[in-house]
Amino acid sequence: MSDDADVPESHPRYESLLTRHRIEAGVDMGITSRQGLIAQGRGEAYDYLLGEATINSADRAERAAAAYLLRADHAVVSVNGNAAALVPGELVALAEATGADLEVNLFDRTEKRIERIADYLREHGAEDVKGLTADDRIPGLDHERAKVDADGIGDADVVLVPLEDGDRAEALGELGKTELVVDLNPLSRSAQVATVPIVDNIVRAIPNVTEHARDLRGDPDSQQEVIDSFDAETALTDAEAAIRGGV
Ligand code: PTJ
Repeated sequence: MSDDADVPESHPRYESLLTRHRIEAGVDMGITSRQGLIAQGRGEAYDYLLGEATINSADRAERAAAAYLLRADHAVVSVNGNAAALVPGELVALAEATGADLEVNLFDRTEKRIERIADYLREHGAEDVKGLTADDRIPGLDHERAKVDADGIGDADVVLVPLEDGDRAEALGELGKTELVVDLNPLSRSAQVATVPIVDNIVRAIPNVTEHARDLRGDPDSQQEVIDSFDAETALTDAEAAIRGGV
């Protein structure tokens, strides 16, 4: 497959193949790490068991995430190599709809990858991309994900972290930041410590959070109501039940 158009739309698993192809292309472009391929495979397995659809509890989590992003003093959407390859334009649209910043933050950090991802986001309409300054550190982390911008994740009160590794999720939580996590594995440490765990494929989750944000924008009462009625434990239990028992 050389580009998206080579996957026939009639294929029963068209979306899944397209997603896989985007990760492959991400590796070729120097955006996605090779480990990203493994992460994608793991995600696909969970997604298959979820019926490759957004379950109701994930939709509620996506609405809650939208409300948190809108109510934040300073929201940041963290972007890694998988997220950039899969949903670059959708991340830019989400940032626009919620007023959040975009910040590149990588587990396997190289300056080259950071710059390529920032360029890729700009090609998809981003005006300001953070993550290149890296003048602040998240305490308690001894890997590259500790490096953040002081006026980005360092200053944020709400951070959306797609496809996260558990260490940083815990460290951000300890700093008192509200974490919105997108992860297809409800048992992953990042999903478990999130204020809002979104157990859904990022390709469906990000556009749906944006849609909810557009719906909730300018309505602080509804935003608060959505936040107050959201229960993370229930979202995780529902997702696990769907995966184990079938939807
Ligand atoms: O770009 P980098 O260097 O920051 O590295 C990014 C990866 C994803 C390679 C790195 O963070 C990593 O190794 O993550 P893990 O520990 O493999 O965790 C990734 C999680 O995301 C797993 O629980 C997967 O099930 C989940 N996942 C994979 N693909 C998707 C997904 N969740 C939502 N949507 C997906 N498309």
